[in-house]
Amino acid sequence: MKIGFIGLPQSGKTTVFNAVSPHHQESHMGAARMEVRRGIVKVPDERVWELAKIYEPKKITFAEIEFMDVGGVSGKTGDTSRTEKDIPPALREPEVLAHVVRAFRDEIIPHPEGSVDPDRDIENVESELIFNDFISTEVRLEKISRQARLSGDESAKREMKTLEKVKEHLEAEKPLRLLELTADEAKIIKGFQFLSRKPKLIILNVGEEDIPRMDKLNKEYAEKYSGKDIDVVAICAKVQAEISELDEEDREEFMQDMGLTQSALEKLIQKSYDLMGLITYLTGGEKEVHAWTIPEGTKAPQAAGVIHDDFEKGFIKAEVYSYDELMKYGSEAEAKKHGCLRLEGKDYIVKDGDFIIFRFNV
Ligand SMILES: Nc1nc2c(ncn2[C@@H]2O[C@H](COP(=O)(O)OP(=O)(O)OP(=O)(O)O)[C@@H](O)[C@H]2O)c(=O)[nH]1
Ligand SMILES: [Mg+2]
Repeated sequence: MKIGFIGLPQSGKTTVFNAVSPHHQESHMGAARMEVRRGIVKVPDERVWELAKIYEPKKITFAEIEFMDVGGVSGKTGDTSRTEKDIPPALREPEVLAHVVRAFRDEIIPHPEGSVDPDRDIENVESELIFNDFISTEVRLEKISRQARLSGDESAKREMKTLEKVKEHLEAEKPLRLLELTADEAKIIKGFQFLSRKPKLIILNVGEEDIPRMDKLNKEYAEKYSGKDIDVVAICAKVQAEISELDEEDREEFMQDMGLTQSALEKLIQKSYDLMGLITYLTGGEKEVHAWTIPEGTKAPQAAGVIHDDFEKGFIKAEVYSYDELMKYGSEAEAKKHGCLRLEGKDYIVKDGDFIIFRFNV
């Protein structure tokens, strides 16, 4: 999964990026304006470590997430001369847009709007995403309408109809997250990667002095803004960036002193998984303990397919233990003795924390 940080200039995007992916590999692309920094991060999962204690495997593999320091928004929508070309392509790449909103006060750091006002910035950036989608829709609609008219082609007509529905919704200044679409319509527009349809995480970047009331602020903003495919997480980017530089022991002590129970990375990943409806299942043996990410509701063969196509094609059965029961008895053999092994077929819906051994035939 890719998570892209967007937000107004100087809102703290790079600081958040550094806080969650301190040891990232730098990669630079293209002109300075379009420069995107990327970092791949292992998804922290205590269960993987615990399983490793049982199996003592040669290799441990965590799920991974890619963070992108995208930027690419200005919070300005009044500019009617804006065209499709002004929308940075990198904005379309992440599955989740994480909007970093400045809530910290600091006289030395100028705010592009002249004052710190998270509500205004949240609304402006949302409008900008909607406006960008509107521009893309108009461009495409013009082209496809002509094509539908000239050729009478059915698929062109269907696309035109869908885009008209999209356009009307955007004209009412609503994000596409809220637009109800049939499966067919959703498929038609999928390729456009509309920005206001992507799940959005609002990252409220609070000042150091606000850490004691961070949970309260988080709640307050979540009440205002969270909803379908949108959620809020409050962090203090500056302090988190400092914490990420410490070694593990000092980190825990420092976090305790600050009254922080969860790192920014943990918060961000948890919220993103929830937004995307993702869960984790586990596999393990002497060779490897591995965490796998799948969408909630995935059936056993498709879950197996994440490991290898052959596992899906040749799927026979899944032997499943719940992680908790496996840990309770300390080994597969003991858990099995206590009747905790389940044999599941191709309609089984995999659950978060399932420990699975796939039986397949190639
Ligand atoms: N006091 C305080 N300063 C912060 C905090 N987060 C970021 N800053 C400062 O704000 C300034 C801008 O932060 P960046 O992370 O560079 O912001 P950005 O959004 O990446 O900026 P651009 O890429 O230039 O648009 C830096 O000087 C940071 O140190 C915070 O939580 N508290
Ligand atoms: Mg930056």
